[in-house]
Amino acid sequence: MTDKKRVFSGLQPTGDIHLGNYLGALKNWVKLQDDYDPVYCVVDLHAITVDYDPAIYQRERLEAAKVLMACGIDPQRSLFYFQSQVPQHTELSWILGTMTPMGVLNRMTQYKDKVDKGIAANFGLFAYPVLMAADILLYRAHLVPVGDDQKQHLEMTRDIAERFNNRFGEVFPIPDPLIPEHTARVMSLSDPTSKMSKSDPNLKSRVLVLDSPDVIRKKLRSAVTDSDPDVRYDWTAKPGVSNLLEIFSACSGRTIDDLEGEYQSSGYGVFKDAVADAVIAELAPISKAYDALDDGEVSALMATGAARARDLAEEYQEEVRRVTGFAAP
Ligand code: AQP
Repeated sequence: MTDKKRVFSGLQPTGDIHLGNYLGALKNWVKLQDDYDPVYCVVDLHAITVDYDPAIYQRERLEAAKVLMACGIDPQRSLFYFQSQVPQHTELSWILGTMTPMGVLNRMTQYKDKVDKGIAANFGLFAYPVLMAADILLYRAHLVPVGDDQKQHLEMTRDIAERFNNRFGEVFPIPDPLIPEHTARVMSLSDPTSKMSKSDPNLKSRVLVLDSPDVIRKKLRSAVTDSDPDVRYDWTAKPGVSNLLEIFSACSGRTIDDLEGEYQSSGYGVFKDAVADAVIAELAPISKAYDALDDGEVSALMATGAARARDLAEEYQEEVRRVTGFAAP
């Protein structure tokens, strides 16, 4: 047992992990390993709420685990596993679902956005935020590092925890989101008014964490900006440039003011190349670490993580069963 506070977060193995995932969430996941007790998981049950191919799914899940490890998730310091290998997540999800009003789920914008984009509405997609609440509350997490797109789901998780505690006693801590001040919503490179997303069919819209330096530079050079050549941080008039400034700042550790000062009149060509240099430098160690990972070893580490997670989840879930009237007689 440790006195450190618990942190929980998850990532879906639905496609290639991009700079938005990294700067919005994963960079914080890695940092939090120093001062918190982290539980991180590849949320493979969430990923099947949209169409998927079982024939390649096994490979995609392993890829996601490898990329997370390459980013710095250390299975010695974090409890790290595949969600589907810990059945307590779905057990708790059902219980929490029975105390989640339909009206609350109907208001979830991510569900509405996905359905508006033409994704078939199914019960799993609708109930996605309840499973996410279960993931977090199962381990009694205090802090949840996520991008801005998950803020509404986190608020719903807090409501569910309060509802549960009011009815059954103080079981769940009320978790706080940890959302970065900048890069909470990294925007698409091809349309800076929508978020960078794994499901965007335009591959130029996102930099992948495993992209080669050449590809990163090409994608950043083709990033949409505007016709006024000033490099200025102004989300209303210059969303493309503001997005690049946030990315540049997060990858270089320099402030946005400082970067604006240096590149204000440099022209977009020089500015974009400098952004590319910073992104390449930030991502190069991840590609190197990824190449050194062995599939068999990663699979074994994930199996060990799942076994540890099941033990911990079972301890916690026993308390839920007891207070809700499901304990073994
Ligand atoms: N553009 C983004 N900027 C900042 N953070 C982001 N996240 C996702 N996109 C951005 C954060 O990354 C974490 C893991 O996300 P996920 O894989 O579980 O699911 P997602 O939010 O559905 O990712 P995508 O790439 O945006 O996929 P689609 O295309 O399905 O919408 C989360 O903490 C998320 O906030």
